[in-house]
Amino acid sequence: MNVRKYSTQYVGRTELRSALRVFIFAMACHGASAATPAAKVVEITIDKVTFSEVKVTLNVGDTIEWVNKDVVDHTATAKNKDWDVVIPAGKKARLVLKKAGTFDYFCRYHPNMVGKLVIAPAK
Ligand SMILES: [Cu+2]
Repeated sequence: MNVRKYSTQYVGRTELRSALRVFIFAMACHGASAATPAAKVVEITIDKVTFSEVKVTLNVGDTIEWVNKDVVDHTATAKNKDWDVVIPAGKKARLVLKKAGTFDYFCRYHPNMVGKLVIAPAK
């Protein structure tokens, strides 16, 4: 890294500080992207007691965000009990996908309400 070149007496204090800030920001971004290369947030809408379909490829590391547009609470509960997310009425809730595979899920309050997540390995 070229941080050292900014630490000369020719560079003012303010300049040094902003250079450091840029450096720290760059490191933070780099760290985040290294852990989850193309992680994305995929929205699933809940409307009239129905989960919307997922139309993109899901990968491990992605986040699902359920958006509950109903006036009643719902859950997204994995059939295999891996996860159980409560999405209160009018609210959002998130789940980070940790495992590849096909996961059937349902709502504990409305067992007829079902969905499926097909998750590919991390990109
Ligand atoms: Cu429900």
